[in-house]
Amino acid sequence: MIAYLATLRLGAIVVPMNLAYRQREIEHMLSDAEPRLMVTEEAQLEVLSEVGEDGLSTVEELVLVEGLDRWLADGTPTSTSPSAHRPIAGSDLALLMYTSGTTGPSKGARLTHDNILATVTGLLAAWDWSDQDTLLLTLPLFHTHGLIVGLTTALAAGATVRLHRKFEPTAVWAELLSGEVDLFFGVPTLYRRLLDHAAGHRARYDLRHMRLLCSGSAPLSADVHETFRSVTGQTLLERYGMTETGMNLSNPYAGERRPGTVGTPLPGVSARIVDAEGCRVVEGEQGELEVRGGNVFDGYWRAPEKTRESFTSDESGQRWFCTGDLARCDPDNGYFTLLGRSTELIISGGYNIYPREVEEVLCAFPGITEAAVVGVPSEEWGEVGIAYVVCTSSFARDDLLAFCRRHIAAFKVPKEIRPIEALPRNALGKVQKHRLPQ
Ligand code: MCA
Ligand code: AMP
Repeated sequence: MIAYLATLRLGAIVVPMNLAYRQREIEHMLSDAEPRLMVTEEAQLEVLSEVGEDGLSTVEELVLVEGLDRWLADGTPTSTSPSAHRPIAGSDLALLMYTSGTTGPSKGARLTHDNILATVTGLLAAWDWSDQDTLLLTLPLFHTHGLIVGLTTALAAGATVRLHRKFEPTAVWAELLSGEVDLFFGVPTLYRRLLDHAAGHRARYDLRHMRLLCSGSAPLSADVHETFRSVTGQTLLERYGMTETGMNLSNPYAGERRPGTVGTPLPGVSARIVDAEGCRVVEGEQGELEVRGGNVFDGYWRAPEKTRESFTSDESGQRWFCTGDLARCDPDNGYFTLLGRSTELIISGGYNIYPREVEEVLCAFPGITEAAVVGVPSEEWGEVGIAYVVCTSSFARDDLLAFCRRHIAAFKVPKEIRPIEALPRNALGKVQKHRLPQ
């Protein structure tokens, strides 16, 4: 957190990295972002030692947080004089957030100080933040949800943040019930786990003293929404965002929070729904969701082509970001409902899994000639990836899983491997993934 704030204050760029990443994912990010300074912890040194010389070639200095903690405990750190800071413009780059986006290998979404500020100011107003608030935050700080919606907005409000390194239902329930916490943010998997925990215990789980509990990053099922309300007396507020845009839509703080919807545009955000030709659909029809506003990023890092493909212009020349999410807007009340994605992206427990990346790893395993990864519904994770593989020789499933674990983050490893004689293809040879479960 200190490194994040200091880097922003300095006018340099922060590139957050998921601690679950393995050599291949880390090498990709390092070679693309070319960072000069790396802040990490001792536990990561093992995986970093597997990263090739090339991967770390731009890193001039590696700082371990364990050392930083000791250094801070030793006394007041000396501060540089304000004149050492160069002035920062709102249009300066603040964050490179890697995301799989709609296609291809992960790309750095270029977020400026103004982009972050737009999301933060929108949320401060929409969710009625104050400096009296305390937020309990257990989400990872390397994604928008934990870092911007949680940490940055809370700090901007002058509020207090209680950070937990990991989500543990017992510890979270204790904090929520303590009366000392006003807000909690989670992905749907966290709320499901809280309910599972509550179902196994004979305690009261009344949370009516809390100000706001939000869900986002993946669809919240109507079942979890309703059960949470009946168990705790709190109605979850569901909202919708993206790495590229920060927060876009939100159910109201005061007003009806409709299960299954993600509410209306946040202050400063415009949203529209278009058909395959890019024309606005008739009110109430489904189509792809596009957004615009100060929150929308200025493009992908070193990927001008991908940036161009991700934006469209309307008749008055306004630029809209194509989210890849399918949606409908209720003509009566303006609430948006998300209906899935126009792309193959799998969202599992709030983490993105891009099938092609996993398929490439599977095909690098001796004896596997073809692989297809598809998302299937899961109670625990919302959605999980399972793999269909075509192989020329028999293999031990555990060896394949261990191979995957060496090459990609554990959450991307398929939860099931199904050998298959051939992948279903259409006349053009394209794999028909929708036919695979049958
Ligand atoms: C962990 N595992 C998973 C996932 N997480 N499998 C599938 N999907 C996952 N998300 C697997 C691990 O690989 C491991 O498998 C086993 O579960 C236990 O791992 P552990 O790390 O102990 O899991 P956990 O601590 O229980 O993590 C579950 C979690 C975590 C707390 C739900 O996934 C999480 O923090 N998710 C939130 C991510 C997030 O903040 N997303 C926001 C993105 P094995 O035992 O086989 O090794 S920002 C965004 O989406 C936009 C902007 C937005 O709108 O917010
Ligand atoms: P990311 O690429 O990690 O920023 O994930 C962004 C994607 O998460 C969006 O494009 C949506 O598909 C999904 N998402 C975020 N919030 C919600 C939500 N409340 N309901 C359904 N999907 C969501």
